[in-house]
Parts: sequence; C-alpha cells; structure tokens
Amino acid sequence: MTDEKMIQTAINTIRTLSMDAVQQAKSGHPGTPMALAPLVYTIWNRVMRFDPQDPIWPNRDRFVLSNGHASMLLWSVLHLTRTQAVNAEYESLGHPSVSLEDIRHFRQLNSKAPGHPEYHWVSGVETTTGPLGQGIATSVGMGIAEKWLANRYNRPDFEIFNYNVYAVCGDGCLMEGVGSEAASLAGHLGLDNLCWIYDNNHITIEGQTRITFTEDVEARFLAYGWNVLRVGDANDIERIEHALDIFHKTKDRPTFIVLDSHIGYGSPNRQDTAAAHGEPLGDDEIRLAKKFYGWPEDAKFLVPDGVYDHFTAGVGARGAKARQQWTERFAAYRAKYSDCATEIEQMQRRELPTGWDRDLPVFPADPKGIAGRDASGKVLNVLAQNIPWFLGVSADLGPSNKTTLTFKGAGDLEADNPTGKNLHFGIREHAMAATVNGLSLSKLRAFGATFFIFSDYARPAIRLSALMELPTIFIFTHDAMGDGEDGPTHQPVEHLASLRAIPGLVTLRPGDANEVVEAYRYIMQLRHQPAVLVLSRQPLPTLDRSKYAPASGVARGAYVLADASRGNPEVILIASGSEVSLAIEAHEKLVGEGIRSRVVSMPSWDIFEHQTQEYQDRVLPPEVTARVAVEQASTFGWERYIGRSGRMIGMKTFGASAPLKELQRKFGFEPNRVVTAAKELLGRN
Ligand SMILES: Cc1ncc(C[n+]2csc(CCOP(=O)(O)OP(=O)(O)O)c2C)c(N)n1
Ligand SMILES: [Mg+2]
Repeated sequence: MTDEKMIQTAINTIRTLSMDAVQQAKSGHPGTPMALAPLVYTIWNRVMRFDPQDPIWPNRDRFVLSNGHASMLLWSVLHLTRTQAVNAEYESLGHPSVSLEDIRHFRQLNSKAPGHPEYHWVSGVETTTGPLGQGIATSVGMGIAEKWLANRYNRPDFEIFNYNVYAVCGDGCLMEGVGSEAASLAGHLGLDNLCWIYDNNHITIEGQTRITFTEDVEARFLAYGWNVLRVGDANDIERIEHALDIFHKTKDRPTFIVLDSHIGYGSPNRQDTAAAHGEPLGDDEIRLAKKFYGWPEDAKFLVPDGVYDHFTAGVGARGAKARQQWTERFAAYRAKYSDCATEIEQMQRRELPTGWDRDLPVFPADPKGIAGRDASGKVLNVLAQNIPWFLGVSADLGPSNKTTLTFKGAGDLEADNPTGKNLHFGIREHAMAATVNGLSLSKLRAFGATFFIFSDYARPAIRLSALMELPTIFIFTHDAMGDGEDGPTHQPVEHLASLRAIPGLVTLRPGDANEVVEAYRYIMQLRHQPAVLVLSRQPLPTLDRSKYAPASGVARGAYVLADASRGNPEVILIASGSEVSLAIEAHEKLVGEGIRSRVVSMPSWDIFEHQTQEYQDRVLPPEVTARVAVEQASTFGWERYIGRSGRMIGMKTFGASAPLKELQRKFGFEPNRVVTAAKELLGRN
C-alpha cells in the first residue's frame, strides 16, 4: 500500500469505526467524527508528542475534544494508537485503554467507550467534555499551567516543560459564553501554547447555524488577540498540518484555526444535514458511505491490516522518542536540580511536600473574632509558601475574598510573569472554574474564588470537577446574609443545598477561624475530590477551645462542640458557619435553665456521611429526637438530621436589603429563637 493510500485507510478506519459504533449502540453522533477524522488523524499521527505507552507522561501534548459528542473520534484514535490504560495510582495496567470490544459496546454499561469523553474513566482522555464550551475553557487552564511549569522548572540547559494544548470545538462551544470568557483571557495572556481548531460546519441540532449564529467568529478571535487561520477543506491534511505548523511558529498569541467541514462527510443522503449530528445513519446509508470511502460495504468494526502499525510508526514512534529523550533529560536534571525534580515528581502524584502544614495559624479565643475570609487569607498565604505549586485565582474579587497571596515573591501571573501565584480572572466566574480544573488536570494545586452567590456562574465546572474526581478548590466568601445591605441578589439561599447535592464534592462551611484552618488541613490532603469552602464576610467569634472541643473535629464533618454535663443531652443544636457561635449562645442559656443541651458543629455533611455509623450515632444519638438545626440557608435537606420532629431555623424565602443585625432579627437568627425552639420541643415553655 502506498503511503497516501495508508493514510486514507487510517482516516477511513476512524470514520467507519465511528459509524459502526453509533449504529450498534443505536445512539450517538456519527457525522462529526466522519468529518473530523482527517483532522484528528493529522494532529495525532503527524504532530502530537504523545506516547501511547505512557499516556500520563508529564510533558505530553494535550488533546481536548471539546465537542464531546464526537467522542468516537477519541475512542477510535485511542484504540488505533493502542494507548495503554493507567489507574488512579498512576500505574500502567498492561492493557489497552480502549479495546475494540469497548468500541463494539460504545455507550453501554462499563464500556471504556462511553457516550462522552470521561477523564477518570478512560486513560488518554485529558478532560471530561460534553457540556459544550467546557473543554475549550479547561484547555486555557492547561495552557496557563504549561507556562507556569515551564517558567518555574525549565533551566537554560533543560527544557522540562514545553508541551502544547490542542482543543477541537464546534459551533456549540463557540456559542457558549464560557468559551468566549476563556478565549478572551487566553488572548490577554498570549498563550502561544494553545491551539483551538473550530469545526466550522454550519450545523447544530436544530439545523443551519444561520438561524442563530451569524456573527463573524474570525473577527471576534482577532479582536481577542488570537492568530486566526483558515483551512477551507477539512479533508486536506497537508493544509491542516501547515496550519498547525504556523501555530508552532506563532509567538505570544494563541492560535485559532477555522476548519471548514461537512458534517457526515461521505454519506450521500446525510452530509451537511442536522440529521448527521445525532442519529445513527442506518444500515443502508452506512453501506453507501462505505462505498464512497472505497470500504468493504458489509464489513463492520474493521481495522484493516497495517492500520495499527501505521499509528505505531507515526505517533507511537514520535512519542516514544520524545518521552525517552525527556526521561534522559529529566535524569540529568534531577542530578543537577534535585529539589525541582522532587517537586515535579511529588506534584505528578498529587502528593504534598514535607512541611506543607507548618506554621499554620492557631487563633486564640476572641469574642470579637475574625471573619472566615480573613482567617482563610492567612492560611492561604502560609500554604502557598509551603507548597510551591499551590496557586489561585479570584474573579476580580481578590480583595473581598481575601484570596490574594501577599507574601514576598508571590507575584501576579501575567503574560510577562507566568510564575506569578496570583491569577487574575476578571469577571469570568465560569471560565475561572473551568480553568482551575485545567490547572488541576495539569497537577497544579489550584483554587478559584468569588462570592458564594456567584458560584451559580461557576457551577457547571464545579460539577465537572466532581465528576472528574479532581482536587480543585473553590473558595466562596460572603456566605449568607453577611453583606446585608447588598440585598437578596447577593445573599445565597439555596446554594449550600445545591452544592451538597453534587456527588463527591466536599462542601465545608467552617464556624470559626480555627475551623477554617482545619478545613484547609482536610482539603489539602484530598487527592481525588474537589472541595468548596464557604466563608463568612463578617467576623465570627473565635471559640475558646479550652472550654469547647478542639476544631480538629472538622475532619469528621461534624463533632460535639459543647455538651451536656455527663454527655447525655436531651436536646441537640446543630449549626454550621456563622450559626455555630449563635448555637453556643443558645446552649449556654439552655444550660443556665437546667436543660441538657448539646451543640454539634457541622461544617460538612459530605464528610460526616462518610464516617462510621457508630461515630454518627455518637454525635447524633438516635434516641435524642429533640433537635434544632440553624443555618442561614435553605432548609432543604435538613430533615435528614433533625428528623420529623425536629426544628429548622433557616431560609424559606429570599433575603432582604438591610444591615445584618436587622436581617438576623427578621429571619430569626438569634439565640432566643433557638432557645424557644428547643424548649418547645421539650415541652418546657
Ligand atoms: C452546554 C450544552 N448545551 C447543550 C448541549 C446539547 N448538544 C449537544 S451537541 C449540540 C449541538 C452542537 O452543535 P455543534 O457544536 O455545531 O456540533 P456539530 O453538530 O457540528 O458536531 C447540542 C445543542 C450540550 N451538550 N451542552
Ligand atoms: Mg456545528
């Protein structure tokens, strides 16, 4: 077979595997893989430095399929390159990441070829995609991470990090706001390691894009400061390669390649129609398309002789060589710069450096206290000095979130200072969260911050961090009615409940400064779970820990903070965040009246639910049914802890614009309300 013929065969293998898999599954998206097979072939087999034998090699080029519905592109190429599977402990499992059997079982339970690319489920997937726009936004984080890593670790004689990030996207990704936010920032930062390829096929689900999307996309990207290129024929792999070559040579700007394509290319009755997007072609149409490709019409899931070897000779050989050279370089680097090498290795395994928690503050008892956000700011500044690769972002609220790293040398991350530890995001919460995921995927330890109310603007990416099992950290301040005068637009109500509902996400709302410290201590040790830290704007009393239980109880999600003498309570007060000190006040009053009360500080439902039943029952003895929970948030879900007979002092409406004290009175967040509720439950009024 000539080279030319082999290339076409390899491309058509991607196409036909995609068509067959969708047909077999009776669901999926055949048209885009048929159109983009030449692009994916070119990026992978001609350009990318990726070693299928070691899909987590730190300096590999990254490939993001932001139009995740075209997942068969990825399953085909991971299969044909014989990319190896790796587990969560970063060990190679000795079998392929995606087998032909998996492809035959596309979209079926347990298949390694699920409906959309899933990061922690299939090795070789760099980020989970499917919600349109997320992939490209996340790729910006990957680009920032590469810059940061290169600038911190490269030495004149050692290029340890010099990888590129390729992201493929469709009309949907570019319509979504998150894509625009991220593109704007990438242009501002001049990320010349980032290349987006836009599948300009004029088709989305409802038909031609002209019904909704008539803007000049190229002009938009030019305005963002990107280098914009166009390849007029998605089948012209020489032109595609040429455009990618220009990307490699372009400095100080990201590259945007507009690729004109035909969805369902080769299908005589489906090409260029919306039907090609999300419906199986049907057996007859598949035959016609296969005929068009010069493929055996009745063959299914066919990988012709020579195709695997063709990928081995292309990406396989190039990746193996690049990785081997890198490994040798890294060994020499280790000999010369052992501290840096150790950092890189620890980071790759998501370990923490020794001494990561030294000098964490201990806050003395203080009735006036300190705001959660201020305590957090102090902790962050210690952690970021102890952990070199710990860094963060706020979406233009750094001074309010108190997330700015102020120690000497922290610096601002800008195009001309890529090792700064303070990233600035502007007012782009959604892209910030996706980008922080991209930093996490690149093994940096990263946080993003905004007001709790605007977690709504970041939520899709928070959800993905949980789905991907990434240790991303979200810091949300102004957690309730603390910024009273700003009014109900700024007062979160349903946010805690909605974040608690995300599987795998650890939500923590600490009750005083020492609980903030312990919350960070817990969060920093997570390797495969994201965390949300919900912090107060206003000062909270720092509890006297010689009188009450130590704040280390935070690590168990909920703990007995204050107890009835002899430990047999008749009523339990449960609280989080700013309501913990309120519960303590109520407790003291109840005790003064001879009522055996217990206070449970409950910063995290998620953590508590992972404790043994025995511990949970010790904290909340089932026989004590008189329970009052108090939290400045939606009451939704609290029944699980207060039971049918308990009382909840929470929010059932939106808040209001007024000074905090008045709001506390209006909405019942006062010790006497708690006392009254407790006494009513006990029939002691
Ligand atoms: C955030 C989000 N909204 C909606 C969808 C549902 N959806 C999946 S693909 C698609 C159309 C995408 O069009 P385009 O990106 O042009 O992809 P093409 O059909 O050209 O491959 C839609 C609306 C989604 N996956 N994500
Ligand atoms: Mg489209």
